[in-house]
Amino acid sequence: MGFFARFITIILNALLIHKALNDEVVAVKKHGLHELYAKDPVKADEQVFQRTSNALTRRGFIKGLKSLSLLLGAEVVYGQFMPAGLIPAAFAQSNTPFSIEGKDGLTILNDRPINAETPAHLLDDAVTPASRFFVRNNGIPPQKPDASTWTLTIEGESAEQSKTFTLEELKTQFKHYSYQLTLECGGNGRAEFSPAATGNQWTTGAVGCPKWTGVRLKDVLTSVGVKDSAVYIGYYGDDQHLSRTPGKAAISRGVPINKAMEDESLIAWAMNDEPLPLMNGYPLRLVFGGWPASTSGKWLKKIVVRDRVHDGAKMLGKAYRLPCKPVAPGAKVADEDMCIIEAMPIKSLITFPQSGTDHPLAKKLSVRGHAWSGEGKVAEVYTSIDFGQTWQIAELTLPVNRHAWQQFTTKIAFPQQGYFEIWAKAVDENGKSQPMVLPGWNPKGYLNNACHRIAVRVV
Ligand SMILES: Nc1nc2c(c(=O)[nH]1)N[C@H]1C(S)=C(S)[C@@H](COP(=O)(O)O)O[C@H]1N2
Ligand SMILES: [Mo]
Repeated sequence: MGFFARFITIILNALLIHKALNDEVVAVKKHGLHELYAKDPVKADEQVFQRTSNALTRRGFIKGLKSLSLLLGAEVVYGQFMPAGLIPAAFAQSNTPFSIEGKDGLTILNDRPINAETPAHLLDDAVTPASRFFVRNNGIPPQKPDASTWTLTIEGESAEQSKTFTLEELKTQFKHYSYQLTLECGGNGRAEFSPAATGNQWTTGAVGCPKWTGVRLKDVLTSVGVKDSAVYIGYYGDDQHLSRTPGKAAISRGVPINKAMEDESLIAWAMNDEPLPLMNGYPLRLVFGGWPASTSGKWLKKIVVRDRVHDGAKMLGKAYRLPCKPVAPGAKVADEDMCIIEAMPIKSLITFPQSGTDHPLAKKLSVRGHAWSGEGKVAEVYTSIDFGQTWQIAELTLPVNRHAWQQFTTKIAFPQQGYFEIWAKAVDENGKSQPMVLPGWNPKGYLNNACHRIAVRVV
């Protein structure tokens, strides 16, 4: 067990001993620090770290920092800049190892249905290995689909005809394309929202960028014929609704026709030159890089070309939609004031070193990771070791193709021994950058693109 993990145990035990009958403590034990912080971050701060956020009680704050430093096992060097209510990065991520066939080191968030994310340090490769690509299921996945009899049907009000292809026909009748495409769940980062949003409590690992191979969706749609009336496509997969009600889709989403017709929008059968893993849609799925991954239908059986915005399961209400205008945290928002999420926002992830690393003061620390944006390129990535007071620019590669993530590297020198957080912030080519802590609250906790941060103890 690493030193940070040991301290979490110490904190939880201390809380349990002192306040055994307190509801909050039961909540910490059951749901962890995130939920406690989501309910009331300032109170949580006081309870967990005896850190007080009131600027007037400076003495209390300093005392709090001291106890926080004790818990962390090192001085919080830039502690005076640390926002109140912020869970130190050392405690913000938990690692529960879990095994799914073909997956390696993913953290389970839910087992009915199976949902699992990848710890940041296991996403270090420029091309995400299949074994480290996250799993997000809304329903019950099919069991061992038979690729040799698999078919895909194209139909709908705005299709010229209805046509069914076998997998073999798709592979032989259309040109093959490979692209590295970033898929990120719209709910990635949900765990940090306050008030808490229901749903899988993703931290940072519902994202990946493998190489996908398949045919262009536009080539297949064009061969069937698309009427001028087409505005949207919708997908249907072979998974079942959790209720197992026949004919009821677990999820049936889609994209506007313009996105469907992009060169990089694929009907894919391979991830990194191997058949798709079962949990990622074997034998066939859609891949729309840069858009919420919920649009990339798995176990793909049918595509409908619609003359209106697709109205399948999880297209309506609050699902994958945001308040059209910003709202106050916790506000009730009417369904008609919610807008569909389109391109994902600018974001970055530090994948090396692993959070919780000890690093010698005498040496510079090499830091690296990825940055991506749903539309356009990432222009710059910066890192900070003083809670965002100052930033240094990192080196950044160009994307291998549109919608592929980019790699950043930088070397960091530390001024003294102690506890540090490294924060990373990406800026896109339009000058939009990641918020330092949390972006706009929304009822379902989508699109948290706050700066990623890791903990380092300089020794
Ligand atoms: N048929 C089907 N497609 C689906 C889903 C699903 O539950 N069923 N989940 C969607 C969501 S919400 C996400 S984030 C991505 C996750 O893809 P992955 O499991 O391959 O990581 O698949 C999308 N496509
Ligand atoms: Mo998702």
